[in-house]
Amino acid sequence: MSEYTFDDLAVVMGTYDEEAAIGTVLDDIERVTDGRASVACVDSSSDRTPEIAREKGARVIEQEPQGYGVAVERALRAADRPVVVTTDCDDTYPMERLPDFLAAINDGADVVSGDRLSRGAETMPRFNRLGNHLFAAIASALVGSRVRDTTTGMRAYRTSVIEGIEWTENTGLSAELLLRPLCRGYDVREIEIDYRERAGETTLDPVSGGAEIAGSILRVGMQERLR
Ligand SMILES: Nc1nc2c(ncn2[C@@H]2O[C@H](COP(=O)(O)OP(=O)(O)O)[C@@H](O)[C@H]2O)c(=O)[nH]1
Ligand SMILES: [Mg+2]
Repeated sequence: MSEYTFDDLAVVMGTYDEEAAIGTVLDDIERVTDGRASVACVDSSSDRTPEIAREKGARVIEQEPQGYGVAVERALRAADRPVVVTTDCDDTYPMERLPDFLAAINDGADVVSGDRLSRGAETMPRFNRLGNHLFAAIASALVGSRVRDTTTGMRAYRTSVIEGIEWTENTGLSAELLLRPLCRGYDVREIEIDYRERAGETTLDPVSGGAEIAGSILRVGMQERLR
């Protein structure tokens, strides 16, 4: 079988008032992939984010703000290539690692997840970091194998895997996108990544968001066990 190249890659993201970051993120994707990846943004902004995205050649799908997972699920459905990468549009994730994500897919992985926590993630707010370690511990116990970062925004998926599973979570979608494939026997790999300081303000509340994510992990973990 021939190997996937950047021509086979779609990069998708939700964007919500990310005008401080979107230019850099899209420029990085363009530079790293030689402009060959397709890029789609599901946008709920009231600032200049969608204009900047269009200027930079991204496809923009407009959506009322309904939360992280609603946006990312729509963005994944917009993927028009056999490999899809998600990222946050806040300049925290290392687009220069896209070749490593694609290489792992070409090596046989179905899902490649960017693990921020193993390298310390010092730039992550302390409360979020603690929460993420806790989520990883709970998820590992539920699925019976060690997972290190359940809520990372940067992953690569074979598009067929995304299409073959029904997704139900919103704020906890990131965890669901890791746990369901893992429980169903797909080749899921974590690779360590660096995590940068956010450009612009987050729209997710860490306390209510954290509670929702914990709920998603428990619900998805139990559902998968009972399947
Ligand atoms: N379209 C859309 N994007 C969203 C929504 N909520 C969050 N996002 C985007 O989803 C990504 C993750 O959110 P972020 O604020 O970075 O969360 P954090 O990483 O937990 O701080 C960012 O690119 C946001 O712009 C939403 O309701 N609609
Ligand atoms: Mg983020």
